[in-house]
Amino acid sequence: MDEELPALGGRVTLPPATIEEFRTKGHTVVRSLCTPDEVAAWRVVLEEATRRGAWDTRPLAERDTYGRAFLQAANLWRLDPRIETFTCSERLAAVAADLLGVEHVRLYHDQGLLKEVGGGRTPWHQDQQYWPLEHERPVHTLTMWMPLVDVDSGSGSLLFASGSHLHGDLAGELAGPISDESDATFESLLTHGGFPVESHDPLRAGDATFHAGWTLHSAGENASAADRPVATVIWFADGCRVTAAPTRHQRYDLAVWLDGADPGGPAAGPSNPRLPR
Ligand SMILES: O=C(O)CCC(=O)C(=O)O
Repeated sequence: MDEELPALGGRVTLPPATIEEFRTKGHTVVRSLCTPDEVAAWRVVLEEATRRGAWDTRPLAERDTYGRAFLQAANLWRLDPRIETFTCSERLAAVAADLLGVEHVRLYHDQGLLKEVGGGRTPWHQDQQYWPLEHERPVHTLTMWMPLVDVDSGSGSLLFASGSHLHGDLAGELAGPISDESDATFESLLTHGGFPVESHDPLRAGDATFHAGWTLHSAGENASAADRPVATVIWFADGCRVTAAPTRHQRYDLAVWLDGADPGGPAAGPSNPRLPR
């Protein structure tokens, strides 16, 4: 491992209230999951890989709503092998497993999400709409969202619709891919008294929020004077199977993030290592 990059070892014991919040609301926060020194070292590597691997680097004005939300690059650990230490870290994976209440998680993929200065809102969406994963536990996927700089509502921190994860797919095909249309569908659901909207603002660099795969969430625009780099890691409960009849959107994820595993079969390929804890 690179001498200058800190290993993220050591266990974090979650207070019962944090686990309870995740289970009832579908989101929670773990403060100081990484120390300022750890984040400062990892930020350089994660941000560089995000910029290098970004899918859409046209000027902001030429991108669509989704493109204006952030520069996005995924599987950073494959772009820069040093990042495996971060993405597959035992400290992070153990928090994920404890929140899901399982012995082990597997990696789905990591992502760098850098909301540029002037970057737009991230529309309301449910991540699991894209993920062809099933398990007997209704909550079997989750995302860690760790800002690499201090953030608040003015720089694009996350908003969560509390309790939405308990209702599964809220809009089905009506929502479609993340867009102005999906945003409008979910906005109208929220306006009609759906779920309380909450955040964990402000967050320091190295704090991390965790949300379940079906938790409806969005982020504000970045009206601050600095870019908002974020590292995310998505995991699923060990033992998940691939959905037997994946939707059109899920077939993309199946090919790209699950090594084209067989529908109905185990989700356990080389891109999805079972992580130690
Ligand atoms: O960073 C953002 O603006 C959105 C992140 C998000 O939707 C996610 O990580 O699931």
